[in-house]
Amino acid sequence: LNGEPKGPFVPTKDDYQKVYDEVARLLADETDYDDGSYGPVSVQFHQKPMRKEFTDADSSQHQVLVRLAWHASGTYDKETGTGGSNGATMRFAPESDHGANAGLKIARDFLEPVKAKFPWITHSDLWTLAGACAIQELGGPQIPWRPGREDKDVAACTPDGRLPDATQGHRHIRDVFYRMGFDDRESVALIGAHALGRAHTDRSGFEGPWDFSPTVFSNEFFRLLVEEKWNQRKWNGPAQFTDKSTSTLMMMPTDLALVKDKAFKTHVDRYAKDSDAFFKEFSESFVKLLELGVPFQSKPEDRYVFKASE
Ligand code: DDH
Repeated sequence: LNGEPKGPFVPTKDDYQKVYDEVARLLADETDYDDGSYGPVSVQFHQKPMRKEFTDADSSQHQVLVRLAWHASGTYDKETGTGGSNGATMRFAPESDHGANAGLKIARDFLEPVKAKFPWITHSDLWTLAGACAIQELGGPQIPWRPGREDKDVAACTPDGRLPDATQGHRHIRDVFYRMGFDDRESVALIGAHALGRAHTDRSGFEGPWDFSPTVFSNEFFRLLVEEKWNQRKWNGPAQFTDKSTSTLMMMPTDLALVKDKAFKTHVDRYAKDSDAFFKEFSESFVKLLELGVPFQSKPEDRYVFKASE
């Protein structure tokens, strides 16, 4: 060993699995702390609530990590090859200050201790790996993932307006998703991520979760879209819709556009009935999303499938 030059560190699949495990461990710690299932507040769970009260505990860090991976990747423009997950330019203003990215500092900060522990991973690989991890840890499909992203500097920040605006309709959804290179089927599958998490008034102005189990990856978003009746909510916030049965859930105008538009609705109906089809097609589309514009040296068959925690 003495005097032998040490080559550059080349991480293996095992090294990336260690990053996955660390993200999963931090997420689990945070959930135990946050969801009220431990400690004195657990008493409230013995009283059967008539209707579920949603709190910030329904939006753990998992969901915001999914959203970070999506917003890091969803800036891609296939015509110019700009944007996408390669670069992690959301570290910098102006991109970090784009309205659509409000609240995502929480996710970026959450991952900094992981970056400090594994300094060899790029931010752009870490953000996408963490998104894949969060999906798997919340009971979603496997998200095969591969490394190869590099961090770029502030000059690579994308212009504002590339991410979708929830106040709009089907035409806007197609403009945004076709620009990335997705078709109708893939776009609908991806938006099914709204089974997870919730909107926050201090981030987007919207408020509430899309379904009753926002910490479980499922096809509930689609089932509720077709089976519930959605009325416009009377409030001072942006136009959003609430379910007739409990008035606790939320849909944004872009969500309802998926059932108003015939071509989108065929996929909504299919996913509402067929959870396996949704899981499979979501996984394929999410893998594609995380890889948009990345100049990989590796092949698709070299992707890693990480082991989820117990
Ligand atoms: Fe979304 N999303 N999203 N979304 N999204 C919000 C929350 C979450 C739109 C707008 C919003 C996708 C598509 C769209 C997640 C994942 C994905 C919020 C609320 C808004 C607004 C933010 C807040 O207040 O905290 C619009 C518009 C679209 C669209 O495509 C038309 C896609 C494709 C994904 C994905 O992951 C593939 C997740 C997860 C959340 C919940 C975040 C949280 O903190 O909880």
